[in-house]
This record gives sequence, structure tokens and C-alpha cells, in this order.
Amino acid sequence: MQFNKSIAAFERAQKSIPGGVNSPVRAFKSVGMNPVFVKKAKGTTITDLDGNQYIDCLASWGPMLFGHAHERILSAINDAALNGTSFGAPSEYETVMAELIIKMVPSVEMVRMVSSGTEATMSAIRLARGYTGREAFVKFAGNYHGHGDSFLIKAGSGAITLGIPNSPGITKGTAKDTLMAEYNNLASVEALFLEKGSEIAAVIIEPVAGNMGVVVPTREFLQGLRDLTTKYGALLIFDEVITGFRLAKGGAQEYFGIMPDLTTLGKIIGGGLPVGAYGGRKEIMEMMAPVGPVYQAGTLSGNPLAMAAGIAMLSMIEETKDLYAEMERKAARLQAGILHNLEVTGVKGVINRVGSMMTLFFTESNQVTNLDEAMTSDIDKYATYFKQSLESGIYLAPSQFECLFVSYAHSEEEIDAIIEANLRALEKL
Ligand code: KE4
Repeated sequence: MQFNKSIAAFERAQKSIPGGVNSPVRAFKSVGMNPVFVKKAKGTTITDLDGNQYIDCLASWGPMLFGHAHERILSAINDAALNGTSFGAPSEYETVMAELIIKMVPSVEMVRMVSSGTEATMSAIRLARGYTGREAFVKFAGNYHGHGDSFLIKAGSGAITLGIPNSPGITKGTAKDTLMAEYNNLASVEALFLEKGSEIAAVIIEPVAGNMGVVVPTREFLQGLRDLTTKYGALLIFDEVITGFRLAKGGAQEYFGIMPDLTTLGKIIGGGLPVGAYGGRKEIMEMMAPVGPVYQAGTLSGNPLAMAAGIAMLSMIEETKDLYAEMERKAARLQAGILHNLEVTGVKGVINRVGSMMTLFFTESNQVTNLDEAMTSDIDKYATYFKQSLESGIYLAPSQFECLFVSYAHSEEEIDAIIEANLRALEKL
């Protein structure tokens, strides 16, 4: 493959955009190559500026459950656009979207739309603080909840990928209220509550972690968080920006049968357009202005085009009766194929998978259940694997600490092709 046009585009972009990208992890820095610039995407195929085509396993970091440029989504956006692109005034699109989310996500009785996952998590923490009157909150090392100041401490995703889990620019005043615990280690959370229980407003967690690579909680761990937060009067926040509508119609809370007090959503919910949301029990959500005193706002919140795309996406989820069974079957087959390839090539690796989200860690460790274990991965090996996969026409996450996403649109032949490309890449390690 040649990437001349992407290389030229990247050089040009770097003159006007920091690092040539509008989100750091897109820069391919940790995989040691220039990013490919995408010209178009349709279904599960991405085409770059040089005409190279790839089977997409990143799904735009999650949203593309049914593949790119789905006709249902496109026509919904087009029809909405003919009536205007933004009103700054209420529209029924927003109510229909809210009613769909409430119907699909078990713990949500009321919901507020925003324009990104970051906005959703920032708002959820502010709401938890306003509701409880407390200031501290607990997050988990390796979890990423967007780029809000209070979250960029031991953060995952692009932050660990670029080696800046604690970003400059976060004040000591902010950082002191962010309490850190270890994923899958309930004792680390109990210790914080024993010491500061009366100060803790919330525990926020990725109910299946995707931002240190996929790390799966034990059900006992999640249940323990539910019990602890109830006992101390703190709110349990499930950050379902990745897992929402991906693991089940009702996300991880349906998958594990554990109900949080607040849920944050993003990615899939917008069908590829900028949408985030946070929701939960009515008595909590009615703390939000203009009903209650906790303020949050957004010019483009509930944007009609984004709502139309989201309504089409959530409607397709509702209508596709074999959606999760089919994604489970395809992802299980892919996992089995990769495990077989690891065996025949003798390459050491750990695959963590829940439903259609998975990560192959290049680690000597026998398990990856928290950030420390994820960090034993050989990121140079991942970089080689990534580049070889790209050359074979497979588009993976440009970071060891992200997810591979199987979509409903992946064909049997494409699953076979990903397994074959995986074997070729492993043989090169
Ligand atoms: P956004 O602000 O990027 O829409 O959402 C932030 C966010 C919140 N919570 C979770 C669990 C998330 O995974 C994210 C964003 N995910 C990353 C990739 N894992 C976004 C990719 C990027 O930063 O470009």
C-alpha cells in the first residue's frame, strides 16, 4: 500500500491544527506512522485518500453499529436538514429521542441531551455534587470519561496512549476532589469510603472498561459498588458512552442487571453525529435547571439533525431482533480465530471480550483485569501488529489501549478476512 496523499494531507493539516488532528488518538503516534486520511466510508469499508480500502474494526470508536453511511441514518438526516439545521428552540425530535432512551435504558426515567460524551460525564458529576452536596468523586485508574478537568487524572484512552494520564492544566483544587481506585478491586473503593465516605458524591465507572483496552468487571465488583454507594448515600454513575446500546439494548446495566443512579451515553446514540446524554431517576434529574438549581446548557444540545440520526439509530436497534445475538456470534467466532492464531504462532496474548467489543493485549501476563496489568502490554509489538494489519486491509484502533468493535454489518467473509490478516500479522512479530 502507498499513503502519499494521506502523508501530504497530514503535512498540510499540521500547519493549521495541533498535531494535524482534532482528537489526539487519531494521530497514530503510538503506532509510529502517519495517520491515514479517510475519503469515505460505507458499510464496513473505509476508503482512504490514496484509494486503499480497509475492513473497519474501529466503527468511529464505537458509533457505527450498523456500518457507515447507513441509508436509514442518511435519509433521516437529509429529511431533517430540509426543515432547518438548528433552532435553538425546543423541537419534538428531542422528546422522541428522550422517550426512546427512557424506554430502552432500564434505570433512566428522565434524560438531558448534550453534544458529546465529555459533556455528559461532566454534567453527571456536577449533578451528583449538586444532588448530594458533596464534592469528591471516585474514578478508576485507566477509565476515560472524556477530557473534563476532573477526569484527566490517571485517565485511559488517548491519555495513556500518549503517556499523559495526568494532563497539565488541571489545578490542584480540581485534582483533590478526584479520588482514584483500582478497577476490579472493591477493597480500594471501600478504603476511600471508610476514609471520606461523607465527602463522596459519586463513583463513576466504565461498566465494561474500553479505554485501557477492554477490561471486564466481575459482577461482584459492580454489585459491590452498587452496595457501597447506596450505603454511603453516594450516586453510582455508569459511563455507558461505549457500552450503551452496544452490549445490550439497555447497555451494561441490562447486561449485568445492576442499576446505576445516573447513566452517561454517547457514540451509538448519535448514529455518528455529535450527541451525548445523561439520565437517571427523575428526582435526581429534576435538580437540573430550569427545574432545579444545577446549571448545564448547550447551544446545539438536542440538535434536530443529531436527534434525527439518533432516532433512526435507536429505532433500528429496536427493530433488529437478532442484533445482539448476531454480534455475539460473530465476535465469538473472531475471538476463537485469533486465539487459534496465537496458539499456532506461539505469540503470547490475552483477549478480553464482552459482546462485540474486544482487545488483544500483547502481554506475557495471564490476565488483564486492571490498568497495571494492561500496562504490561508491549506497545511496540502492538504497533507492528497494527501496521501489518493495516497493510492487510484491516483498520484497527491505533492504540493498544482501545477496542476492536464488531458490527452487525460485518459479513462472514469479513470475519474470515480479519482472522486471516491477524494470522499474517502475528507471524510477522
Ligand atoms: P467524547 O467527548 O469523546 O464524545 O466522549 C468521551 C468519552 C466518555 N466516556 C467514555 C467511556 C469514552 O470512551 C469516551 C470517548 N472515547 C474515546 C475512545 N475510547 C474517544 C476517541 C477520541 O478521544 O478521539
